[in-house]
Amino acid sequence: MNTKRSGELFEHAKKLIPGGVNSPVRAFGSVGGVPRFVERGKGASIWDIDGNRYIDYVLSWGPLILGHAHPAVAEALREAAEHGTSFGMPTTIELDLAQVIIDAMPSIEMIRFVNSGTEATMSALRLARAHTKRDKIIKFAGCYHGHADMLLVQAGSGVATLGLPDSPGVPEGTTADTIVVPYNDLEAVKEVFLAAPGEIAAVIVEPIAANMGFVKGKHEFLNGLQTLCKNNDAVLIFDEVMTGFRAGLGGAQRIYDLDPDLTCLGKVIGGGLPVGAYGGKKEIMQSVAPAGPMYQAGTLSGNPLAMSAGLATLRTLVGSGVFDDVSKKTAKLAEGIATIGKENDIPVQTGHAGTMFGAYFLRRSGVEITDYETAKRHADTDQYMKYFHAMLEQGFYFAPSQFEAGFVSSEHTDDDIENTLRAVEIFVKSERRT
Ligand code: KE4
Repeated sequence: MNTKRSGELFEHAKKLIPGGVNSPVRAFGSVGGVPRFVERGKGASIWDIDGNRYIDYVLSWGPLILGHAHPAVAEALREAAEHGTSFGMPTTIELDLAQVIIDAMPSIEMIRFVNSGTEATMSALRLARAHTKRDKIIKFAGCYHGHADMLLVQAGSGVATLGLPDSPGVPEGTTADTIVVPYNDLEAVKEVFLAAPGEIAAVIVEPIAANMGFVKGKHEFLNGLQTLCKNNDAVLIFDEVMTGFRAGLGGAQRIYDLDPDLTCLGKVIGGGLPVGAYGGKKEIMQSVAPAGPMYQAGTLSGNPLAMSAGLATLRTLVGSGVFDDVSKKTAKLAEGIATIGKENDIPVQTGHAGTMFGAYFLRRSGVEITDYETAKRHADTDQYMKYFHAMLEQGFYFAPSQFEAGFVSSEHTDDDIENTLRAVEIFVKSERRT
């Protein structure tokens, strides 16, 4: 495959931008090879600067549930831009998008828009600390909630590890109140609450962990977190930046029939433009300035272009059969990969929820990945690297890391899914021969 221009541009980019990219995962660090510079996208496809076409299963890491350059989104952006791009003043479209989200997710009684998932989780945690007047927070190893200092903590292998910074530049004091616990381990969380009665402000969790690959929260684990938080007056925060309008139209919380105190959103609600949000119980949200004393602000929060793209996306999605149709294709893809692995004695673990999925290549059969420790132990990252490049060469773009999830759009056709599975089979059979 000719990647000459991408290669040249990447070398040039590294002189201007650290690592040549504006977000690390785009640099293909864990799979190697030449990161593709995209020229354009349309529907389920992207074309790189060398003219190669790929069926896209990353979709900008989730936002593009309607595919690239969807007419409804493009038209909404054109119309919005003709009225101005930003005012720093209230506009009605912020209320329209807020209402659509509140109607879809009953746990959200009030919402605040921000510009990224990082801002959403950072603000939700500050709000939880303000509301409870407590400092300690619990997060789970392998869950990613953006790059706010207090969340960049090392994932210990013990029952619970006190927050040691996981990046230079993060002061120890900033993570000292962040407690890291293994995912899906409710007993470990109980122990933390017992050891620190009245000190835990919040528990933040990805209900479906999609930043360690694809690991569903167990029902008893998530139910248990909700009970523990209620019994200890701690705030339960569902980070649904990835799962919101992806795992289900009401997020993962509707699938699990849970009622988190706060929810963080992003990605799909911006339709490909920068939008994040945090929202939840009115009693808590009323503490947010200027209604209350907890300060949070943003020049471009509620930006009319971003709101327009998000609203066009959700209005196309909600109330139509689109979401169910994409979910069926997603299930067919994930289950098809599992079948191909099984038929060819290549151990894989796949999962899916709504329009998102995951696929691990395992070092051996008979094991299950349920948390970050088992993901690191059992995921065969070398095999994944070979799979990633084999699929790329055949024109299918999957996440350039084993520890990410995959996404399907309304524009992926049944033929796309069939052709993808055929390419997977070609790869798997080639692996069997080696
Ligand atoms: P952003 O700040 O990147 O908008 O959102 C942070 C975030 C928060 N919560 C969850 C559950 C997330 O998955 C994310 C960001 N997801 C990654 C993909 N694993 C974004 C890709 C990237 O970092 O470039």
